Amino acid sequence: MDDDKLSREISYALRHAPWKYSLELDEEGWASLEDLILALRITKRFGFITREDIQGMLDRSDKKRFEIKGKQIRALYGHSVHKKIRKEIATPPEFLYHGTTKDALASIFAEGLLPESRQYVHLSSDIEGAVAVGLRRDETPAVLRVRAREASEKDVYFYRGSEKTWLANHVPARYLEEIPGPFPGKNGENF
Ligand code: HQG
Repeated sequence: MDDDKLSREISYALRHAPWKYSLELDEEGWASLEDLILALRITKRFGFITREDIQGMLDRSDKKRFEIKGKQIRALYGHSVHKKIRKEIATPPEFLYHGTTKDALASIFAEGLLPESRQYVHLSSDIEGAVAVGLRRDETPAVLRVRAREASEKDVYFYRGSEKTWLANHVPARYLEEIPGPFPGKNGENF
Protein backbone atom coordinates (compact mmCIF):
# COMPACT_ATOMS: atom_id res chain seq x y z
CA MET A 1 0.00 0.00 0.00
CA ASP A 2 1.33 3.42 -0.96
CA ASP A 3 0.71 5.25 2.31
CA ASP A 4 1.51 8.64 0.89
CA LYS A 5 -0.94 8.38 -2.01
CA LEU A 6 -3.64 6.97 0.25
CA SER A 7 -3.12 9.73 2.80
CA ARG A 8 -3.37 12.37 0.07
CA GLU A 9 -6.53 10.89 -1.38
CA ILE A 10 -8.21 10.66 2.03
CA SER A 11 -7.08 14.21 2.83
CA TYR A 12 -8.74 15.37 -0.37
CA ALA A 13 -11.95 13.50 0.48
CA LEU A 14 -12.21 14.55 4.12
CA ARG A 15 -10.78 18.07 3.92
CA HIS A 16 -11.75 19.43 0.55
CA ALA A 17 -14.24 17.47 -1.57
CA PRO A 18 -16.36 14.95 0.41
CA TRP A 19 -19.20 15.20 -2.14
CA LYS A 20 -16.96 13.65 -4.80
CA TYR A 21 -16.86 10.55 -2.60
CA SER A 22 -20.59 10.68 -1.73
CA LEU A 23 -19.65 11.58 1.82
CA GLU A 24 -21.27 13.99 4.19
CA LEU A 25 -19.26 15.52 7.00
CA ASP A 26 -20.99 16.24 10.29
CA GLU A 27 -20.27 19.39 12.32
CA GLU A 28 -17.04 17.94 13.66
CA GLY A 29 -15.88 16.60 10.32
CA TRP A 30 -16.83 12.95 10.88
CA ALA A 31 -17.79 10.79 7.90
CA SER A 32 -18.71 7.13 7.50
CA LEU A 33 -15.58 4.99 7.18
CA GLU A 34 -17.53 2.33 5.31
CA ASP A 35 -18.76 4.88 2.75
CA LEU A 36 -15.23 6.22 2.32
CA ILE A 37 -13.94 2.69 1.67
CA LEU A 38 -16.73 2.05 -0.87
CA ALA A 39 -15.92 5.31 -2.67
CA LEU A 40 -12.18 4.54 -2.71
CA ARG A 41 -12.89 1.07 -4.15
CA ILE A 42 -14.44 2.71 -7.21
CA THR A 43 -11.08 4.34 -7.96
CA LYS A 44 -8.52 2.35 -9.94
CA ARG A 45 -5.74 2.88 -7.44
CA PHE A 46 -7.59 1.75 -4.33
CA GLY A 47 -9.87 -0.92 -5.81
CA PHE A 48 -9.13 -3.44 -3.06
CA ILE A 49 -8.68 -1.11 -0.09
CA THR A 50 -9.66 -2.39 3.35
CA ARG A 51 -10.19 -0.81 6.75
CA GLU A 52 -6.91 -2.47 7.82
CA ASP A 53 -5.03 -0.68 5.01
CA ILE A 54 -6.34 2.67 6.23
CA GLN A 55 -5.64 1.87 9.87
CA GLY A 56 -2.13 0.72 8.91
CA MET A 57 -1.47 3.95 7.03
CA LEU A 58 -2.60 5.95 10.07
CA ASP A 59 -0.40 3.90 12.40
CA ARG A 60 2.69 4.25 10.19
CA SER A 61 2.27 7.97 9.53
CA ASP A 62 4.66 10.40 11.21
CA LYS A 63 1.89 13.00 11.28
CA LYS A 64 -1.51 12.46 12.87
CA ARG A 65 -3.84 13.70 10.14
CA PHE A 66 -6.92 11.54 10.71
CA GLU A 67 -8.82 9.95 13.52
CA ILE A 68 -10.97 6.79 13.42
CA LYS A 69 -13.65 6.29 16.06
CA GLY A 70 -15.91 3.26 15.72
CA LYS A 71 -17.54 3.47 12.30
CA GLN A 72 -16.38 7.00 11.58
CA ILE A 73 -13.29 8.76 10.31
CA ARG A 74 -12.35 12.44 10.18
CA ALA A 75 -9.51 14.72 9.19
CA LEU A 76 -8.16 16.53 12.24
CA TYR A 77 -7.26 19.75 10.40
CA GLY A 78 -6.72 21.22 6.96
CA HIS A 79 -10.37 21.65 5.89
CA SER A 80 -11.48 23.93 3.11
CA VAL A 81 -15.11 22.76 2.80
CA HIS A 82 -17.73 25.50 2.86
CA LYS A 83 -19.33 24.59 6.20
CA LYS A 84 -16.95 25.40 9.03
CA ILE A 85 -15.85 22.37 11.05
CA ARG A 86 -16.32 22.91 14.78
CA LYS A 87 -13.15 22.52 16.83
CA GLU A 88 -12.67 22.51 20.55
CA ILE A 89 -11.34 25.71 22.09
CA ALA A 90 -8.20 25.00 24.10
CA THR A 91 -5.53 26.90 25.99
CA PRO A 92 -2.35 26.86 23.91
CA PRO A 93 1.22 26.61 25.19
CA GLU A 94 3.16 29.84 25.64
CA PHE A 95 4.54 29.68 22.10
CA LEU A 96 3.38 28.14 18.84
CA TYR A 97 5.23 28.33 15.50
CA HIS A 98 4.37 28.91 11.86
CA GLY A 99 6.55 28.07 8.87
CA THR A 100 5.97 30.10 5.74
CA THR A 101 7.65 31.51 2.64
CA LYS A 102 9.92 34.52 2.93
CA ASP A 103 7.76 36.19 0.27
CA ALA A 104 4.68 36.04 2.48
CA LEU A 105 6.32 37.83 5.42
CA ALA A 106 5.55 41.44 4.46
CA SER A 107 1.89 40.66 4.00
CA ILE A 108 1.76 38.56 7.20
CA PHE A 109 3.28 41.38 9.23
CA ALA A 110 0.72 43.76 7.72
CA GLU A 111 -2.45 41.62 8.07
CA GLY A 112 -1.51 38.91 10.54
CA LEU A 113 -1.87 35.22 9.77
CA LEU A 114 -4.97 34.47 7.71
CA PRO A 115 -6.47 31.05 6.91
CA GLU A 116 -6.23 31.72 3.14
CA SER A 117 -7.94 28.78 1.42
CA ARG A 118 -8.46 26.74 4.59
CA GLN A 119 -10.92 27.25 7.44
CA TYR A 120 -8.28 27.97 10.06
CA VAL A 121 -4.72 29.25 10.36
CA HIS A 122 -2.43 26.26 11.07
CA LEU A 123 0.26 26.47 13.75
CA SER A 124 2.90 23.97 14.84
CA SER A 125 3.68 23.10 18.43
CA ASP A 126 7.43 23.01 17.78
CA ILE A 127 10.00 24.72 15.57
CA GLU A 128 10.85 21.49 13.78
CA GLY A 129 7.23 21.10 12.69
CA ALA A 130 7.07 24.69 11.47
CA VAL A 131 10.29 24.21 9.46
CA ALA A 132 8.78 21.12 7.80
CA VAL A 133 5.59 23.03 6.92
CA GLY A 134 7.62 25.93 5.50
CA LEU A 135 9.88 23.63 3.47
CA ARG A 136 6.84 22.54 1.41
CA ARG A 137 6.87 25.93 -0.30
CA ASP A 138 10.31 27.49 0.17
CA GLU A 139 13.77 25.91 0.36
CA THR A 140 14.73 28.42 3.03
CA PRO A 141 11.44 29.26 4.72
CA ALA A 142 10.80 31.79 7.47
CA VAL A 143 9.76 30.62 10.91
CA LEU A 144 7.47 32.73 13.06
CA ARG A 145 6.97 32.44 16.76
CA VAL A 146 3.45 33.13 17.97
CA ARG A 147 2.93 34.40 21.52
CA ALA A 148 -0.03 32.08 21.73
CA ARG A 149 -0.77 32.10 25.45
CA GLU A 150 -0.80 35.88 25.58
CA ALA A 151 -3.00 36.05 22.48
CA SER A 152 -5.43 33.52 23.99
CA GLU A 153 -5.65 35.56 27.18
CA LYS A 154 -6.45 38.68 25.15
CA ASP A 155 -8.39 38.24 21.94
CA VAL A 156 -7.61 35.05 19.98
CA TYR A 157 -9.31 31.67 20.27
CA PHE A 158 -7.08 28.64 19.70
CA TYR A 159 -8.30 25.19 18.84
CA ARG A 160 -6.79 21.75 18.98
CA GLY A 161 -6.07 20.18 15.60
CA SER A 162 -3.80 17.21 16.19
CA GLU A 163 -1.20 16.72 18.93
CA LYS A 164 1.24 18.92 17.04
CA THR A 165 -1.08 21.15 15.04
CA TRP A 166 -3.05 24.02 16.54
CA LEU A 167 -5.65 26.15 14.81
CA ALA A 168 -6.86 29.75 15.03
CA ASN A 169 -9.18 31.96 13.01
CA HIS A 170 -6.73 34.82 12.63
CA VAL A 171 -3.52 35.72 14.44
CA PRO A 172 -2.86 39.48 14.54
CA ALA A 173 0.68 40.54 13.65
CA ARG A 174 1.31 41.95 17.14
CA TYR A 175 1.67 38.37 18.44
CA LEU A 176 4.21 37.33 15.79
CA GLU A 177 7.96 37.56 15.50
CA GLU A 178 10.36 35.97 13.07
CA ILE A 179 12.91 33.74 14.73
CA PRO A 180 16.42 33.56 13.32
CA GLY A 181 17.94 30.26 12.18
CA PRO A 182 19.93 28.28 11.59
CA PHE A 183 17.41 25.51 10.92
CA PRO A 184 18.09 22.13 9.34
CA GLY A 185 17.17 22.23 5.64
CA LYS A 186 16.13 19.55 3.14
CA ASN A 187 19.50 18.00 2.35
CA GLY A 188 20.97 18.27 5.78
CA GLU A 189 22.41 21.74 5.20
CA ASN A 190 21.40 24.46 7.59
CA PHE A 191 19.72 27.66 6.46
C1 HQG B 1 0.24 31.95 4.24
C2 HQG B 1 -0.13 20.67 5.85
C3 HQG B 1 0.24 36.10 2.89
C4 HQG B 1 0.69 30.91 5.25
C5 HQG B 1 0.97 21.42 6.53
C6 HQG B 1 0.82 29.69 4.35
C7 HQG B 1 0.28 22.09 7.70
C8 HQG B 1 -0.27 34.37 4.30
C9 HQG B 1 -0.27 29.91 3.30
C10 HQG B 1 -1.10 22.34 7.16
C11 HQG B 1 -0.95 35.24 5.18
C12 HQG B 1 -1.46 29.01 3.48
C13 HQG B 1 -1.36 23.78 6.84
C14 HQG B 1 -0.97 36.61 4.85
C15 HQG B 1 -1.04 33.26 6.02
N1 HQG B 1 -0.38 37.01 3.69
N2 HQG B 1 0.31 34.82 3.15
N3 HQG B 1 -1.58 37.53 5.62
N4 HQG B 1 -1.42 34.54 6.24
N5 HQG B 1 -0.36 33.16 4.84
O1 HQG B 1 -1.26 25.22 3.02
O2 HQG B 1 0.00 26.48 7.29
O3 HQG B 1 0.83 17.59 5.52
O4 HQG B 1 -3.26 26.63 3.71
O5 HQG B 1 1.91 31.29 5.86
O6 HQG B 1 2.05 20.60 6.88
O7 HQG B 1 1.14 26.04 5.02
O8 HQG B 1 -1.35 18.33 4.54
O9 HQG B 1 -1.37 26.41 5.27
O10 HQG B 1 2.06 29.63 3.73
O11 HQG B 1 0.25 21.29 8.84
O12 HQG B 1 -1.27 17.23 6.78
O13 HQG B 1 -0.70 31.27 3.45
O14 HQG B 1 -1.21 21.56 5.96
O15 HQG B 1 -0.43 19.48 6.54
O16 HQG B 1 -1.07 27.69 3.13
O17 HQG B 1 -0.29 24.30 6.06
P1 HQG B 1 -1.79 26.42 3.73
P2 HQG B 1 -0.03 25.87 5.94
P3 HQG B 1 -0.57 18.08 5.81
